[in-house]
Order: sequence, then structure tokens, then C-alpha cells
Amino acid sequence: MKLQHFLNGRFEPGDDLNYIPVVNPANGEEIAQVPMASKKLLDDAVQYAKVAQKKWALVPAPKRADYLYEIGLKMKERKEQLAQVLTKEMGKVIEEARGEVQEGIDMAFYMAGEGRRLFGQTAPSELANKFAMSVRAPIGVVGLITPWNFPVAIATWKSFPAIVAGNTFIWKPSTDTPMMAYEMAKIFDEVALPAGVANIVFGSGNDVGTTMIEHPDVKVISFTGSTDTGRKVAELGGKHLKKVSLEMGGKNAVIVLDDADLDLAVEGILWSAFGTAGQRCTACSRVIVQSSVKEQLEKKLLVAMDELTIGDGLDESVKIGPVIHRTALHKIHSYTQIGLQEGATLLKGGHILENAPYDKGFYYEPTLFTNVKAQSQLAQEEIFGPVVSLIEVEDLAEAIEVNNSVKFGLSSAIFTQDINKAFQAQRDLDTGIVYVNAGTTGAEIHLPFGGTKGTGNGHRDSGIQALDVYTEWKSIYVDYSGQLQRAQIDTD
Ligand code: UN1
Repeated sequence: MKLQHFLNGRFEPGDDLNYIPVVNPANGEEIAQVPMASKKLLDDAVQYAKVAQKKWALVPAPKRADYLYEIGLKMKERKEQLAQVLTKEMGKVIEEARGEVQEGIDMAFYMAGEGRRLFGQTAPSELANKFAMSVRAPIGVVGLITPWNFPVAIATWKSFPAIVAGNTFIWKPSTDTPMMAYEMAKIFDEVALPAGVANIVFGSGNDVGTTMIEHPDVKVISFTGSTDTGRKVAELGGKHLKKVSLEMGGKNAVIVLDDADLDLAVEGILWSAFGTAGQRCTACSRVIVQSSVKEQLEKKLLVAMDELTIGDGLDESVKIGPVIHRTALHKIHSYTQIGLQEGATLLKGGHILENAPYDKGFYYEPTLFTNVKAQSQLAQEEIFGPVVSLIEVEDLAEAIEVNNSVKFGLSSAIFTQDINKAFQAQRDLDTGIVYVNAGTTGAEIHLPFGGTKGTGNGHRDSGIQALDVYTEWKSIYVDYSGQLQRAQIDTD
């Protein structure tokens, strides 16, 4: 199957017929081909989006929202089919794929509600008979660059607030997972979203991504992906004075204190470390454990890890699917080797699964290291795979210090039954998301999603805060005094 770009309400095969294969990571089979756009095609898309935006901005927001309700309903109707496509192209197990599609549905209905809010503010004027207010104004054409690990949910976090606020968008999905974008294009088409409001252009970061960031008619860039790429996006965006929203890596930790419910902590660690084969920005990659319960926690984790069935995510009984591609597999494995060189103790896993039935796909054994030093490479760098490092600490203060010692700040979690410690931790953990007695994953779409330090640049995806990325504040003063009144001038 050959996918097509979606431009100005039409499907376009692409102008240079330059296609690359889309591979199912569970078995290495080619499942589709994705066209790679030229700079010219991207430029066409921007022009369509620019023309469409002028009209779209004049559609009343509650009417714009009606399209989002329709999109949400279609996604709901097709939830199972979308989840199947998602598992085939990305590899996550079907239960999680359903969950990701649900995130998209939730975002559609949530942002549709904003069509009847999009609240501005009124303020008293310092002058008599003068009215002051500020409103959210759309910005124009926005460029969305999304990753392969959440091919649909992350795109909905960005595109839905963008369009309800009166912008139009160009979306460049990852070419590793373009099929969900293609499915979304079909839905945009089915609900007759006005031409040019949603445009999907497949292509490389170097061609399409760079051109989009440099393009004078693309006013906002919202990016989710690696810190290295994000830094380049920010540099180039800065040069062209773009508003850039970045969502990047994590090195998220679960803290386990000696008073924790250890069985619950084990469940939380397993789900957030090995779910999605560890390929979430929010994945737990470190466990920071108080020394008195370290051995007990290790034992419980090892027993629980035996239950993790690995295989094709379409099989309902499988808990861990493949990783995205061979390059990822080797990168993950290089961290196991680094861990061993650094003197960490490998308790379990640590291998690429190379024998049948795993030989055709890209599978990595869930891996647990212990006696890991907080400052080691294994404990500091994002791995993006099913590898967890146990770090021993004496007390809560040290746990917080270790948690905060990485350059990322997305998510953190603490297991404790002591409410004072829980509240102290939520204050002191330097991450954008904190969980108490739950793992590091599972953010809900109506709360702001993002992180501190190397994870982001101060913006947030999803939640009401996403609207700040896609709107400008406009302050409006209406003087009904019939006289020239001069602010800041003392007239007494
Ligand atoms: C991501 O990995 O970039 O909080 C997104 C979670 C999901 C979203 C993860 N709701 O784990």
C-alpha cells in the first residue's frame, strides 16, 4: 500500500515518487510505503494552509469545535481498527494501542469543549469610561513535528488545540509510523474539515522539517522528539524568530521508600518501565530505593519480571512488544554494555532476542540492573528501551537529590505511605509531572504535559495550557468617554 500526503483536502501521491518502506517491528515485514515530500510540496502545503487560515479564523470557535466532535466520534467508531494499525506500525501491544487511540478521542472532545470557552480576560481600566479586555487570537499556520512512539496521541495534543483556536496546520509525522497520520487524514476527509485546515506532509527532518521551520509563513513549531533534534529545532527556530514549543527526553525515576507498599511499587515499576517496551518519554528508567528495602524489592521485581511475555503486540496475551527498529535495538543494547563496563550488576535480561520466533522482529529482553551509581552514564542518559537501573539511597533527601541530578525533568514517582513525605516530594521533585503511589506514565490529556530542564522549553502540550502555544494574547481597549484620555499622564 502506498500512502499519500494530504494537502488542501486532497490526497496527493507526492511529486517525486520517492517512497520508503514502513516496517512492522514485530516481524520485519513491509506493510506500506511512505512518500517523501520535496521542499516544493511542503511549500505548496504552507500556501494552502495560509489561504485556508484566513477563512478558518472567521468561523466561530463553537463551529470549529463541531468538526472536532465529529473527528472524535469517527475515532471512537474506528477505535479498534486504528489500534490495530497502530500496533502493526509501531509495535506497542494492542491494549496500549487502544489506550493511545483513546487519548486522541479524549483530546478531541476536550478541545471541542474549548470552542465554547477559549476564555479571555477583562480588566478594569485606569481611566474612566474605558473598557479593557484581552482575548486569545489565532497565530496562523503552525508546523507540527511528531515522533513514532505515540503516532496519534501526541499529534492530537498539538493539532486539536491549534485548530479550535483558529489556526491551520502542517503535520510532519515520523516516517517510521506514518500510517496513523494517513488514517487521521481519512477522518479529516470524512468529516469534511474545510480544505487546507489540516495538511499532512511526509518527509525527512532535513528536507521537510528544516523547510517548515525556516518558512516565513509557518509561525509556530511544536516538536516532540529527542533532545538532540529539539536543540536543532530551537536553534533554527530562534534564528527565524519562531515560537517553538519543545517536548523532549526524560530519565524518569520511581522512588521507593522503606514504608512503601512494595507489591504496589513493583506493579508501578513494571508497567511504567516495560510498558511500550520502555519507549515512552515518561518511561521509568531509574528506581531509587531506600537501602533497607532494596533486596526485598529486587527479589519481588525479579519474580514479577518472569511474567512479562514478549512477542507480537497483536497477540492479546503479550505484555511487551518489539522496539521500533534495528537501530533502536542496537542503541538499547549498547547501554547494557555501558552498564556492565561501569560495574553495575545485571540482575536480569540484557540481550537482543535473536532466536525464533523473535529473529524477524526487533525484541529486547526486559533488563534490570542494580548497584548502579547515580552519576553513571547508565543512570544519566535516556535509553528509550526496556532497561531499568536500581540506585540505592539512604533517605528521602538523598532520593530527591538523585532524582533531580539528571539533565531531564519530565516525570517522577514516589511510593510511600507517609503523607508528609509524599507532599514534601511533590514539592521538591524537579519534574513537570509527579505521581504519588503510581508509576511514571499515564498522564491524562486535560492536564498540562511537559517537563523542566532538558525536557522542554517552558511550553506545555495538552491541558488548557496547550492553547498558549497556539494563540497570541491581544489586549483591546474601548474608550467610550468621547474625549481623548491619556493613560499614565497625571491630569490633576
Ligand atoms: C510520550 O511518551 O511522549 O503519560 C507520551 C503517558 C502517556 C503519554 C506519553 N499518556 O505515558
